[in-house]
Amino acid sequence: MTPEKNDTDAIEQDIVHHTITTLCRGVYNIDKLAMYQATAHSVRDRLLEDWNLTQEALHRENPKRCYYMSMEFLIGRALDNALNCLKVKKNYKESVDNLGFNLEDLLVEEKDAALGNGGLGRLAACYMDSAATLDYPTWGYGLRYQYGIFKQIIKDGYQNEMPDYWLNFDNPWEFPRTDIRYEVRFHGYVATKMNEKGESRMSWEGGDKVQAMAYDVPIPGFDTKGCGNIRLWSSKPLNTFDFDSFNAGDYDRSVSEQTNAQNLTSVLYPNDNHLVGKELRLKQEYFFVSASLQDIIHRFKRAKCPWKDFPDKVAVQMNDTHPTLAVPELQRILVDVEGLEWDDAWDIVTRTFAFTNHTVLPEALECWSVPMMEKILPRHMQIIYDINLFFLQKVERDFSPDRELLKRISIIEETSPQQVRMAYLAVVGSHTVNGVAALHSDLIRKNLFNDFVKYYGPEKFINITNGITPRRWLYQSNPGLRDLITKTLGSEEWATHLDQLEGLKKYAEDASFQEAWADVKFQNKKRLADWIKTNMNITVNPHALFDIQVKRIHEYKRQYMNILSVIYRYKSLKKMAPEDLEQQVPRVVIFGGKAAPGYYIAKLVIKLINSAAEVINNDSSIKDMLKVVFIPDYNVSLAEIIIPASDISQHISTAGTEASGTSNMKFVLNGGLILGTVDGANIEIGEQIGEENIFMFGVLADAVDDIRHNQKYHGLFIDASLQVVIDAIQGGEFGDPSIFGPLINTLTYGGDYYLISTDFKSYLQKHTEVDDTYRDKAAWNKKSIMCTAGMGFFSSDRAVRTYAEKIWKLKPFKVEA
Ligand code: 26V
Repeated sequence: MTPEKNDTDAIEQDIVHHTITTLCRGVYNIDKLAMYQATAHSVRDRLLEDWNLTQEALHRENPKRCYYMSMEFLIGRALDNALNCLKVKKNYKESVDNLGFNLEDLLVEEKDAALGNGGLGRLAACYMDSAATLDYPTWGYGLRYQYGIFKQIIKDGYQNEMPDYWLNFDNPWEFPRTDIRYEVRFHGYVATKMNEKGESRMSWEGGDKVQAMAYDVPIPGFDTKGCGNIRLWSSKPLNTFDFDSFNAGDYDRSVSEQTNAQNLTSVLYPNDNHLVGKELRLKQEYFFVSASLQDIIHRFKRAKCPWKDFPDKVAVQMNDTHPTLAVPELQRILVDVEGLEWDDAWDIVTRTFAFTNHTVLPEALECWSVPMMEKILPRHMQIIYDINLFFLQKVERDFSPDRELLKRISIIEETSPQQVRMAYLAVVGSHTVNGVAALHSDLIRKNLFNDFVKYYGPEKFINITNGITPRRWLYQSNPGLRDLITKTLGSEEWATHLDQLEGLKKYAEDASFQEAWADVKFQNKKRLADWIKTNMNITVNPHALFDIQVKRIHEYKRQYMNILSVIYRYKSLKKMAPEDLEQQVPRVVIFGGKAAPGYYIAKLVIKLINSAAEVINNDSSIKDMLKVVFIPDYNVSLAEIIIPASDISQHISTAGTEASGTSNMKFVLNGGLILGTVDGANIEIGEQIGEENIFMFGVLADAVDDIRHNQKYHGLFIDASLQVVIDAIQGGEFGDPSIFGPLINTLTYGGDYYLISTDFKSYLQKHTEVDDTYRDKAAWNKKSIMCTAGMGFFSSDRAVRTYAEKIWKLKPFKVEA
């Protein structure tokens, strides 16, 4: 393209050109969707220049690269992000305007790429953004699901799920690589064979094969020529058609192979923090790992380096245990296929991989049954047994012969049937293991991996606190605040050097700055209020305190505790004399989030929220002092509207259960205060922004075990305030109480595992403190400014740089124009 390619005229011509050619439409017969598509194609042309430049340079220079293996990438929309990264948004706005459209209207036509469940998937997307922006030669590897996370529909207050067929229209943000295909095998048997050197080697034979085809998703870096990539694999049948069956009249069979192969990457498993050991999921994991490693090895071999140099050219980060089969798979390729000796191969494997743990919840830890693994991946199962045997022999020889220890530390759990503990396999196969927030890393060192810490020594287990990309989560989603910050700091360098936000501190008490700051927040609240009115027909007052909890619905995240406290507030308001009622701080309590389709209790929580909302929102006696809104289908695009509008956001997991949380960081970056427990990254956020600027409550993580123990043996104590709420629900104030029986039982008979009764009182007290602080506008605004100003540490740039320096040993690779 010419140097003038980004003139408004050139852009206009380009969009028209795509309308006519790519879309085959007349320019005068075009709707918003088509206009979005033409615009996206013209932006993608610009992006591609950078993509090619970067990938060609990498090919030529062949520096060490990192591969971020993740079963999930929760990317969201791409157009706005690309426009900002390329610094062409202003011109595009004008060009689109000249063509008779409004750019903002076009942006919302794009479907979210929702190839993830929640925190883990969104983290991967933020890290890809940072790696591209910092010019680290990093590629993501994942799966191209045809259906992303389901669409949530609320019907009669209940969650219903609908498929998310996001590829209905053409997707300008992916490039099919029809020439990049690998075969992936399942089932079959293991034979012994002679290799070329006359040595006896195991060989995996027979079985079924499917093909993996690559789709590349360009990841623009902000203000750099560098452009990253996520390579997603899609399954295709190997033999497109079985003509024998077809000719024999067996049409069903002739297409069945095709259908089976395609099904492999059809759908993202919608569980978050809960493993259901399904065969298809195990196949997805291996399919993804096998295709990615074949691709990585193909690239490595081009440079003709000896195998021992593999870890100097390749770093692989495993995003949770989902890609852990890469460990036995690389070992298999090196020993069985490439003919290396076991020990040499194992040395290469363990210098290549690193592993990030994202959860301590026992039900989320991946364990696969040995018989299932033997059936689907017979050779891998043998290799895992051998890895385990050699590992245990070493532990016994070098460390301790204690049988109990060996049993505890074994990769194979001796249940019936036996299970493969994937987290242990990941630890044994990696050189470095990290947790995602300081407390979380301490907890995994102390509990989950304690024996491994003792054996390997503590250096192998590090902390890298999560981060978020300030480009999407402030620059793009909060233009009002972005412009105010840029004007105040004198440049937009903060977007890539987030520590510079510190410069806002000196204005924290400046009355006119506070006013401008508060106005931005108010405009964002209005934007959300308008969205709620348009989409849900609920009127909320933008002057009220906006109190938001949006995240996956889970018992450990305690949305249940939140709605119980809302009901308590409602009951209190109803008891008030009119003159007292008038003095209250009006609140809008906003919820959002999906429950796993099979998670009964989480779905009941959604129902309770909606039932309570119905009653509260229609009770005129409380004079609009309280409104409750459950925003359906919470996703990345909605987060971009919701997060900038919070006064308070809630991150109230039982201490020790939320590994980190990342939305907490997004809210605070946007000047929202936190009401939270002493858990995950809340703790470090408090340290960075000042404890006086965060509302913390609840028991500490190290008290939780004892409390659970005491509750079990001495029963729980239900405080009077909590009893009022339980009575109201059981008394039918929010509809048929039998519906909520199982939910109430989790407290009363279920032993209250997540300690709602323990924390309830201090939670209510903090709510009162929030109200009181909110009355003093100047004090509140100061806190809000101090929040944003203290968030430099939580940039994903810092996190990725730490990974690159401490784990991947990777240097930036700058591409020049
Ligand atoms: C497990 C499974 C099991 C198999 C089915 C699919 C599936 C999907 C996800 C998971 C584990 C999810 C773990 C997770 O999402 N952890 C979250 O990671 C965030 C990023 O580090 C962190 O901020 C959250 O606190 C943590 O819950």
